[in-house]
Amino acid sequence: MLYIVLVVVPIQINMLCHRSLAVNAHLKYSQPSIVKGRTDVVAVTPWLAPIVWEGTFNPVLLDSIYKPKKISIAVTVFAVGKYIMFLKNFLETAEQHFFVGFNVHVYVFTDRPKEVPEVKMADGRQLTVRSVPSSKRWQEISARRMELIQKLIDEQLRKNSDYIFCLDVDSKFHDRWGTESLGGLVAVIHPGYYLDNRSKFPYERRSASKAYVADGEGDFYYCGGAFGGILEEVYLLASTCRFNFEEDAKNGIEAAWQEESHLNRYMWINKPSKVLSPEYLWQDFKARNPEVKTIRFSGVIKNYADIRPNV
Ligand code: UD2
Repeated sequence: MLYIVLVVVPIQINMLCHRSLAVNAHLKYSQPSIVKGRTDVVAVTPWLAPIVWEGTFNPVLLDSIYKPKKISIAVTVFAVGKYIMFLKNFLETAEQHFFVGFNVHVYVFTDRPKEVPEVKMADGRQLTVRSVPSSKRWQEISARRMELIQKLIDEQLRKNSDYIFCLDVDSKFHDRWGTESLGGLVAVIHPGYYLDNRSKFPYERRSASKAYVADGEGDFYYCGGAFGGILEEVYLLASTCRFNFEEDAKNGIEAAWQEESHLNRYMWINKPSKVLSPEYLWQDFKARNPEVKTIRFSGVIKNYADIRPNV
């Protein structure tokens, strides 16, 4: 007897998202130029990934391209222990500036679910709380994020999201963070080092570590506090960083800046397809440099001794 087996192949929504950039034929916007634009910053990497700065994109045009695609953006944010105190500000300012008008699903990982603040969210936006154990070491909390992001993508996100951004909670939004940031693998340049020679970057310098970047190597120094992209790219990043972190642990090594060191090694080997300028993660204690025309997201000033479980 002949059996016919029907295999239904799921259509990868995120692949469709990248196939075409169609625009509404009636949309009016200013004429683009290839000879006039910002001259004080570099807006493309040597591997031809855009570097997003204010004045290098048209937000209305970009939103009109992505709106009909009905994309969904997942956000992960960890608020373990006393870091729960930062969550309200993070969520409230995200409502004002982060992908306004788009579907956004925030996943809060915390050991204090009862302390998650009630924040009114617009239509199409929602929040889910995931319980995680507390920890006695901040390094562990920071580093375990990769494992939990990997699990979240596996268990939940493939069903309902196209893109994911993983953000530090001790931060807030001040200005638009939107569709201009979308890409396959998205990294943010760290505000503390972008004017420095790469010999000064705080990469992991011990060759025994899986996060090792040798002197004279590396492109930029990227933030551990913000990264993202399409699900499969972030899945690969998170699973690789987690694996490398665990390999290091077996050998008694903890990289200089935990998962940020592993992320930097990963982004050097696997070049990001979009790079966000330090506008996308500034630090409140730093004066703004002239090339930074706007600050979209920034880390708030905090007293580590008061909020971390260990020093
Ligand atoms: C940097 C990075 C951070 C991470 C860390 C290295 C930026 C702006 N920040 O910041 O992402 O790479 O270096 O480990 O790039 N957390 C808790 N509870 C804790 C401790 C941490 O929830 O007790 C979470 C929380 O979401 C926080 C994140 O881990 O935002 C990073 O920890 P941090 O802000 O203390 O790290 P920091 O400021 O050294």
